[in-house]
Amino acid sequence: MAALAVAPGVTHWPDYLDAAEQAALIADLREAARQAPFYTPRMPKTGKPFSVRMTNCGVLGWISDERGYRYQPLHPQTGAPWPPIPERLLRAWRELAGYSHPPEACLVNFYEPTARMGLHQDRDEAEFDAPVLSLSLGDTAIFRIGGTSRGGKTLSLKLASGDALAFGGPARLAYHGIDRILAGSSSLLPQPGRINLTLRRVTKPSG
Ligand code: MD3
Ligand code: FE
Repeated sequence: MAALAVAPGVTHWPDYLDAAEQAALIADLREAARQAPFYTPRMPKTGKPFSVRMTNCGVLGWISDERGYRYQPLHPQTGAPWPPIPERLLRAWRELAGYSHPPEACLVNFYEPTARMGLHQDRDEAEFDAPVLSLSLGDTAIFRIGGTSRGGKTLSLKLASGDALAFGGPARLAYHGIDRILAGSSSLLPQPGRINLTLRRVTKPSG
């Protein structure tokens, strides 16, 4: 598996999942989304809807609504626990994360071709010693990553279907976002768009 060192703490594995594994993962996610439907998150305070739709797997899911950003064990609309993280994602974490405890959250983001994600930091977790591991499926995204403060220089990277990307150490609190989706660049999904999975450790391990 070819690992590219993109920047300190940022590792890119292009084509980490082959076409058959990508299709199997889509089937896993279809089942997860049946139990935990995608919904439209809203910005804290303003209630402005995100352009990205979300759901989660795992014992904790990341959500955003008028009250703020947080992790919680239950789907905000159904009240049910999130479905388990699919085994093939746990395998990817064991293989790539370099962190000896399992992830607790898998955020599933769905981007229509016009969806974006502005530059932000992921800092709602209590454990920053664990990396965030991202897997991309479907249309290619133009991803942007900067440093740990706003307004510094940024680097742009294409994320294609099957790619894995890990952010740890000095990159764990880097600003990052999705500038745009290249609609029609992949035929994995039955509709144009992109799915991104982020695996995260949320709590500090006790033992
Ligand atoms: C760099 N998602 O869900 S994944 C997010 O493609 C998020 O859906 C984007 O940013 C997406 O929070 C980007 C790549 C990523 C994820 C987490 C990071 C990059 C990161 C955490 C720290 C630094
Ligand atoms: Fe993020």
